[in-house]
Amino acid sequence: MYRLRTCAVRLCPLTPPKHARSASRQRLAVGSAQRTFQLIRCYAAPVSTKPFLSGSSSSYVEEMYCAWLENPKSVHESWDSFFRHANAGATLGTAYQSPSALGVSLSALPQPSVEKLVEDHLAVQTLIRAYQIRGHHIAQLDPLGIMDADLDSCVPTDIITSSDKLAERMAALALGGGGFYGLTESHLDKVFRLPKTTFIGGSKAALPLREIIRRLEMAYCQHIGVEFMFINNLDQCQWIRQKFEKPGVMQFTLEEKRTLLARMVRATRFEEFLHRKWSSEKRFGLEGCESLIPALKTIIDKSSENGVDSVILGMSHRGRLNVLANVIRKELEQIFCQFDPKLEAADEGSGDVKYHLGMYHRRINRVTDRNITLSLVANPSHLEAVDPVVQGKTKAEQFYCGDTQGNRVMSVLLHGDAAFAGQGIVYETFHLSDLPSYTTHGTVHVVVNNQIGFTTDPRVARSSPYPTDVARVVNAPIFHVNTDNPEAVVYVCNVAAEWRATFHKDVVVDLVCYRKNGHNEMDEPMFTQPLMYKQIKQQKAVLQKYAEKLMAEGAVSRQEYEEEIAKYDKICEEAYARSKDEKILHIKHWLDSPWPGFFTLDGQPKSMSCQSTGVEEEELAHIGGVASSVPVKDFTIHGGLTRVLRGRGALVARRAADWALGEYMAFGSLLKQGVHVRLSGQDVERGTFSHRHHVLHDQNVDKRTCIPMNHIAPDQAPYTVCNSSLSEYGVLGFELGFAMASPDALVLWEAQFGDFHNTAQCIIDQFICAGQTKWVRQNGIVLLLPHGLEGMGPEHSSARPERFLQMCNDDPDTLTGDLAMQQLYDCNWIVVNCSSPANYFHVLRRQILLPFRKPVGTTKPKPSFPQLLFSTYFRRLIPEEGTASHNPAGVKRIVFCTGKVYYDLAKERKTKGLEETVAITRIEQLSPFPFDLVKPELDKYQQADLVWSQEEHKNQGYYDYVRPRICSTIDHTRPVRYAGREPAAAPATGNKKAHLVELKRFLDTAFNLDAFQDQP
Ligand SMILES: Cc1ncc(C[n+]2csc(CCOP(=O)(O)OP(=O)(O)O)c2C)c(N)n1
Repeated sequence: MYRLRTCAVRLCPLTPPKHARSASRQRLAVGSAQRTFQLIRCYAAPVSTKPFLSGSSSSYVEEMYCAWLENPKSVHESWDSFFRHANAGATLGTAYQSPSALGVSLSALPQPSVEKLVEDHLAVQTLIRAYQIRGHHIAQLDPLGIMDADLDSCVPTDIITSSDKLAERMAALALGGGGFYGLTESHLDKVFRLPKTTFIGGSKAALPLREIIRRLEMAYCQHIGVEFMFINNLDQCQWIRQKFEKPGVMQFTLEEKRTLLARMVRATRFEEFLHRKWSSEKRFGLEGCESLIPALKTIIDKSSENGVDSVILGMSHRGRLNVLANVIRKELEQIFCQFDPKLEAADEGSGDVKYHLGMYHRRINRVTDRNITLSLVANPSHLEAVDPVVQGKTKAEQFYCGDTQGNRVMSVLLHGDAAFAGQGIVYETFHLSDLPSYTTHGTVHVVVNNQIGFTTDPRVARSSPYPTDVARVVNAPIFHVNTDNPEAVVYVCNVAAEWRATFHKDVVVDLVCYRKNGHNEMDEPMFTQPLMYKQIKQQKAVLQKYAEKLMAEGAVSRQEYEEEIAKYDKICEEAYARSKDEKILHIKHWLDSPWPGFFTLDGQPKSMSCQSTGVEEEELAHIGGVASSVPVKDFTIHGGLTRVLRGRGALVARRAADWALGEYMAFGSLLKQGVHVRLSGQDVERGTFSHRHHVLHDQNVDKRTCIPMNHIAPDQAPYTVCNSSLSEYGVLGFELGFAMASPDALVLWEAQFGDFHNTAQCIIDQFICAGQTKWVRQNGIVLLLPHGLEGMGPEHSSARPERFLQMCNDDPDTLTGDLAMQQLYDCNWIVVNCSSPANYFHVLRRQILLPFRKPVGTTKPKPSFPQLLFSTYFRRLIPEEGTASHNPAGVKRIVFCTGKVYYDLAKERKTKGLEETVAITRIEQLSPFPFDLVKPELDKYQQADLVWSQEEHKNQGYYDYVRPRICSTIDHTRPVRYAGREPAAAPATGNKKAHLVELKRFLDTAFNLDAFQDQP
């Protein structure tokens, strides 16, 4: 029923603005109680401190009575007196006796009116509270005056406004049953004492009802709509009430008004300039939301004043060029030259369109005279995908400068209304906002709410009243503001920045605006939004409105205003002239995260060699010792874990390591070298397979934990290991952002099971795979993807290596690899599938020892099994080293494989007694493909036929990637046969028996030397 009504409301035609609708309003309000609202009560103080007249809801008296029954001293003495008399049988109206402490001479009133007086006060309090909770529903937020920002034209039934014909409305409300708590027109001029939960009185403790309503309207129903009463913290609610209720809070000095006008001039004239010069170019302009520029500048100024010296921004297309020009202050000629189709790219890679590129700029903030670094993170078209990346980068920068509270580094995220409501990544990112290892201590979110998404009307695009409701889950206050009132915009932005500085929590500024043109400048919006755009065509530009206001106030003269415009136009024209000299586009100039000192001055690696990834045995033994002990005193670990640690100790003594220990030694040795290591993902602390145990838990003390990895050496780098929220998209994006901040950290994200990375596919495709080629930005993130078909069913089995391989940029027909380093440098990412803990150890270490950074996707087997570790380098290929290798001429077949299937193959070969006849070679680094190492193997076994064997289905796994590359290696002189599972839609069977039958079948094929005789 509720849904039906809601949908009906959504589909109501566009209507004139609320403030122009007073005639129809009463009917609406009384007749259509469209939503049922629950009053939220939030007592931070004990009831004993609440005096007689300060109840805050309709059931207040009842609660007081219950509290009094339990303990008379628990309530205020006024209530105590009231209930005692009532219980003693005092008649209605005589129970109340005024205690002197009240200071209100109620006793002077005739007794029968006292109870009524209490009721009336409670009613007024309810009204005040109703405004605080629901006032935003009737605030005038839409500059066009045709839409309701909350998609609902109803006036909440518990609100009376001064534009109502008060007497009639009150009477109608009373008739309607709910009534207005007994208030009538006669109360309008009566004075009511104000509760402590409002600041509308300023210095006055009591006001006439008429004035109370007027002030509430001023605070909550003008151009700002404040949503905050869901916040379950009284101090925070009081803080916000104070900011919006105090009479006269929104005062601007002359200087501030002029600055604001100048910023509006820049924002507006920039778009106009682009339109004049390149009228047929897409730029996703800001027209209709020019107030965004002063909004952002205010947030930055205020934050700078509060000590912030680095702001990291994320935003999509809308208004991006304007932000670059007027907030970050990218040189205008650098922006303008990008419109030149003849401009050549100086850097390798595909580059990206101008409204996706990032930027990094350090400058003096003119308002605060303090240094500030502004970075805008490059992003793909995928809306909101950049959100967690910005958060990760922010967290990293906070981490590296020891900013544990977010006092120096902060993030600002810009959103579109449709994307903010529609994209799940927004929610995932919000859920990181208060987690210890992911918090950035408050983000200011700014929504460019132009009330449309491409061609889609918000009434069919979201189910929540506002596009911003997702922020309520983290108790972030939401300030909706009509952008045609730039002073209101600046005011809420100041409050938002102060909120962040005070509470270190997220906050949302919802800029309710319109989009002057189509989705881009080429689009015709009248096809789909005819009424809206008729209104937009008549709309006076906000700059003009504001300038006229200031001129009317005498704050600026027309001449000054025109001079300001001429000054900025001249700046644009001069930059335009200079932009003609730019012949080459340097994408490097658009880097959002420079790594000073890591590259040469012209951005090249300092060398093209990689030192050995091996480590002295003594050091490994030491790290192994830490891994198998509890380095703090009086710490009780679980008995099972004691056995695990003992087992590790035994392995170390045998100079062996399993997967957990191999990883431990890789991390530990890097930490000792001063390299920060951060491992994040679901349940990574213990490890999904209960093999890692990097965080020990005291069995007797809650939250007492120990991370032995942080006890390796006194001067080691810190190790961060953190269980994440149950998000892949958000957390992988976050870690990518963390890795972006510095090349000197090993940042790893582990998927719970490899296949779950597909819910983070956007981060993989758009950022990790193509990030460097689009934005000349390297990144060394490591993806750990548990993989392996073990009869566990279609899910949990395949990390989908075929997807990673399909997106590798190396050419199957061109042999590279003589220069393994060059090959690594040229690739877009590295894909490995280690078959031993030793190789896993080395590849992790190589990630840091390389003179450049590449993302690595590493699939790894789920079970742990011991392997000798103490080799000295990462082996891209492990050749046959057994019996077969001693007599190559006798080898009839060489089976190439990768990963753990090697062990199945080796076992089967032994069982079949084919150790002399069949060689097995493991390819551990699939991409870039080790042509240089495969070739000697092929040359060695000249007489052998070639088989690729994998446990994955034929259309999955590695076959399609490996086969053409092996063929190229031998110039297509021998075919590559396939021994693996048949093609299939699902990655694995759910039937254990079928799994084993399949396994046996392909192993039989792999070792049946006649199997391929019939094949050409
Ligand atoms: C994930 C994703 N889906 C679809 C699109 C295509 N698209 C580009 S802009 C846009 C509308 C966005 O609307 P809104 O978030 O309100 O921002 P606006 O363009 O109005 O500023 C759409 C659907 C996209 N870029 N990303």
